[in-house]
Amino acid sequence: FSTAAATEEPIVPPVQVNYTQLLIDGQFVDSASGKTFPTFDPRTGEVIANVAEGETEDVNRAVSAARKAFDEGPWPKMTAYERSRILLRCADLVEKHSDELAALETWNCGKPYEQSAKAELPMFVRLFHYYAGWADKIHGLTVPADGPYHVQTLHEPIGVAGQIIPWNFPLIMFAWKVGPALACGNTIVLKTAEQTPLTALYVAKLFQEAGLPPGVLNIISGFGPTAGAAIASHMDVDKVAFRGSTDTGKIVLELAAKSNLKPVTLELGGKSPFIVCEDADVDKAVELAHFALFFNQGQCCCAGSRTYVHERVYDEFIEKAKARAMRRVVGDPFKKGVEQGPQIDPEQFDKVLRYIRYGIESNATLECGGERLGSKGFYVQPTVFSNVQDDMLIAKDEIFGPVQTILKFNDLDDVIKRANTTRYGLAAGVFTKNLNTANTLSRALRAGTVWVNCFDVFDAAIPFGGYKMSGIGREKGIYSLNNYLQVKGIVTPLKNPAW
Ligand code: TXE
Repeated sequence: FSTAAATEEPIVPPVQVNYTQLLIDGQFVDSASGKTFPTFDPRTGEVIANVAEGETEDVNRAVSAARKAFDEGPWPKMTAYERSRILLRCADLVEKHSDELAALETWNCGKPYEQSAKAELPMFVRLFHYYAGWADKIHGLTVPADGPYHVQTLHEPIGVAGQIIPWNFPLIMFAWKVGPALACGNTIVLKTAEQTPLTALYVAKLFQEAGLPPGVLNIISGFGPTAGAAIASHMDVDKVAFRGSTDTGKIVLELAAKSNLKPVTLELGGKSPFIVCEDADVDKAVELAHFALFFNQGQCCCAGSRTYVHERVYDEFIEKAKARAMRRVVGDPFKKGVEQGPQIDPEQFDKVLRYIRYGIESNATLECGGERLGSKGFYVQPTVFSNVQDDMLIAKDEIFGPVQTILKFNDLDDVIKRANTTRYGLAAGVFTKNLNTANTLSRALRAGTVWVNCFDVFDAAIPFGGYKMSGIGREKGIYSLNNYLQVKGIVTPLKNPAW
């Protein structure tokens, strides 16, 4: 492994922190309590900045602002074309400031700068262009009815949307939630993850400059049980969208049910199978399976975290997967060529190391890695386990780190059954040259996305979301619009007797 960057002095990020307050009603303000909390650099564990800590009172203020901006306008009352143009300007301003935003993203969450700059910022911009395109194409139907009636449906914005996002892709998660909500004409109170509050504040500032009216997008930095719970249980929030762990998703659903029964969409954890079939080109399969698991330090809800390999290619696959993991360049994410930075925080770092211990204790074979890297920050060695059995904890739970678990299978029916024996159903990967096998597997796997001979393709138009305990609803694409719309049926007699 490359340990250089984890032991050298970290590179000074080429960006400053300018926004640390809450954004409420178009103004940056301190929290009502005056409290702040530190946000950290995962490369070192050192404090980057202190950020205003939003709690219930701040959420109440933000919801009032969002309510007013929704009920009194101008946002939902603007023409859809005007909203579309503002969203395009938002995207263009983010594009202009991409370099600083990418640096801030990497500084606050530890992902390689090249990934932030070359993949995530362009994806953010593309998502807003995509949703700007939808804004003026959302419309209802005229519906034939049994009787002399003219029936039409109106697709109306749902109102004030509460949104709670995690720390693994702070900007992308922002875009997946804010894009469709704004395109449909809603107003928003968004809570960032406590680990990564910085880029959303910067982006929100750019959105104000782009002409987004005050109160349309309010940003609360803060913690889950306080600010997050206040959003989920607020009587004046009309809808809540959450992304994070399955356990917290259940709490959000319960809070929504116990308050005003607001509709809830959830995007939760996963334990996605990546299936390497007997006809696979092993070198290519190893590379893709490696990417499917290790991308973003393994901190992906859809990570291909159960690598099923056919017995005919299993031994060769293990050797090559181990060699690939050992070549993985781990270090300061600002350094060119680095593929893997630190885990986000001490809790996640400890969790990953704990699961590695479980793997060793359950007699899976540790092929490589297994320890922390360097002595500061939250770096973990790329780790590969073979001889993993389905009932081991490392094959059942979401580890959310750079730990590949490889399992052997012998026929398609066997692997379909095993791949589906999980409480999750977020994604799956299939690697084969055989079209019949690809078709069979992609239909049989119970997952919201099946990537065939590719992985982590996140085009704005492709829906994303989970079966089973991986979530409720879909983000991205046309499907995400349903999360932020109410459908109203309007019925008028063709000939009104009262006239
Ligand atoms: O998640 P939480 P954590 C998984 C991953 C990870 C584990 C724990 O396995 O190891 O979850 O991570 C807010 N009411 N994923 O602790 O707690 C919280 O402030 C309302 C998968 O970070 O779910 C943050 O904004 N909100 C994942 C968000 O929920 C609450 C991404 C996520 O935090 C809350 C991240 C409450 N009571 C972790 N408690 C994915 N699906 O991509 C917390 N929050």
